Amino acid sequence: MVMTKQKERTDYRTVQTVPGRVNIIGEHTDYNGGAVLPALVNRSITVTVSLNAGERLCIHSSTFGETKNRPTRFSRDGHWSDYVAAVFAFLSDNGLFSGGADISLESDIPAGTGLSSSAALLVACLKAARDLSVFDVSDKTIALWAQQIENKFLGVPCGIMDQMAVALGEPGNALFLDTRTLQVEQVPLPDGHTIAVCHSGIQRRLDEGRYAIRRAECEEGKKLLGEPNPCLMGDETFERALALATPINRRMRHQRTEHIRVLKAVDAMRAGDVDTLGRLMDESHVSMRDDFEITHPVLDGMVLRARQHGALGSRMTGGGFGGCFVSLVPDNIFPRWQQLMNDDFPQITLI
Ligand code: GAF
Repeated sequence: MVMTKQKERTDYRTVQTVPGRVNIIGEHTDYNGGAVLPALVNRSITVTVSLNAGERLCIHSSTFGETKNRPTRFSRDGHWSDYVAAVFAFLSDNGLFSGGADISLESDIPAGTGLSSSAALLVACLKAARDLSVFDVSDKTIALWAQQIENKFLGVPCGIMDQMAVALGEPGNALFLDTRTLQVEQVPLPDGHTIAVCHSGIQRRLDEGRYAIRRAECEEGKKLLGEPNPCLMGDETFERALALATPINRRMRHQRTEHIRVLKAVDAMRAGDVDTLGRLMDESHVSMRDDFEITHPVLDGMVLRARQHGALGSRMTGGGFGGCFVSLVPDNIFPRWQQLMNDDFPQITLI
């Protein structure tokens, strides 16, 4: 990494706004070399950073109504400010930051709902630090750094989808990301349809263990099969995968089928074929429910009802075990659909 010198003016201030993301399809494939198809949501986090003359970080959040003073030397204390502190620790470990900073943040991305508020916060802080310094790295590098920080400093074993989505996503497009090569393509979202994102009201956290268990099960499957990219496995390896003991066989089946669904979904979006896109979203939900076992019975019911009320497809989105679902709804029925969903499930929040 290039050693660099940050700007010296303590009156210099930068503001960065980074949205959250919803994943349209491609769940838990981003740490196995598979494809994913996230898009930005209309909620974001704004971070304002200025350098100060001291040696500490003063981190304020109007959203949480709290201010924390922390040393730049990092120790994880389970507080929301860990995310900000981890960014500055990472930068200072790499010779890219020294001294102190005042950081304030506000966010309307609900935390713990699977919309990548953490990735948005990390990417916003990194982009702000880039602006205050003379290191000039690409948004892709910012995404990779954000993932490293989440893995190493915050102990969350996440893949690369969220950071890439919020760092490189564009409004009106989905981001088709190959997580093996990090190649990206912007794919326009379907005209005349709403990508409706609803929070089920069921909170979840990626660091509470079940996400890590799925990752570990995939590692076991990869080892047993001698296949580093289970999303890309050929027919012969797939046959062997299906013969593995349960639940590893089902975890592996989800990997290959979900990856293929993403590729088909991208083709369907390019062709404006919303019916196929919807069907693939439905199939993805079934695979997450039965093979990867990351859904939640209440959420399964919501997804089913979303379709019965006219969505072309519907699925849980994100790391799983709660959080949000995403539905593809024709614009002309959207108000009625929303009303019916709210009548059935008053606890749902439309994002
Ligand atoms: C979470 C993780 F952070 C992502 O990397 C991804 O694995 C996702 O769950 C599941 O697709 O958002």
